[in-house]
Amino acid sequence: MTSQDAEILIIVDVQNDFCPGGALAVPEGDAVVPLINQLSMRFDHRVLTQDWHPAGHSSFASSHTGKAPFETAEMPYGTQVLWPDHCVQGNPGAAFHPDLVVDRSELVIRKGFRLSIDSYSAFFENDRTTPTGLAGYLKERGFDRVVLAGLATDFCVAYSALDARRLGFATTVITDACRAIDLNGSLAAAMAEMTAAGVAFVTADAA
Ligand code: VGL
Ligand code: ZN
Repeated sequence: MTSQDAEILIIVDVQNDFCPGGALAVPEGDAVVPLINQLSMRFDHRVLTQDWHPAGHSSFASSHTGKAPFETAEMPYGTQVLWPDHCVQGNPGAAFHPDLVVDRSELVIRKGFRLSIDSYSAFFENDRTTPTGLAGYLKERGFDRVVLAGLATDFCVAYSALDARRLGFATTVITDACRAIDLNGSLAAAMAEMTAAGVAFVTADAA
């Protein structure tokens, strides 16, 4: 393998519901699409993640009597932010943004498909122990460096980056190819945690 072969771009949750007009719209979420398409050309390997919830998912505020979106609930695995219904399996909101180039991706890892547990990270569900299988896939294929871009910086990108570090991958986040939800300081907290964990940050033109 050449050194380039050991690196893979992970394109996180670039789905309609996270873009303007979607159910859980991330401000400027669609702005990442052209950058990721350009970036993706410079990588030999790429995978996609897709938030993929059953209707009535436990991360939806609508599944909790008396709760509103962006409040929290205590789950057996810890505190969970409650979201508007989003990325319901098979719905247009769960589809990738129509302009995202997906054809060259080698794997789509779906997550959050179990009714009673959410999954922000591409690697583990929100109990931080149930694996999605991505680590095994990447390790078996010999990747030791992951580069992340997509939505949202402070949730699925950050959780994925932190788990990637924990699993021993060299980990880079392309800052301008991500956008954040930024709920109660979550972006600053996520950036601090990623920095402390040894995640590298670069802009797309430098990647
Ligand atoms: C995400 C909240 C709920 C994300 C997914 O992709 O960051 N955030 N589900
Ligand atoms: Zn979700």
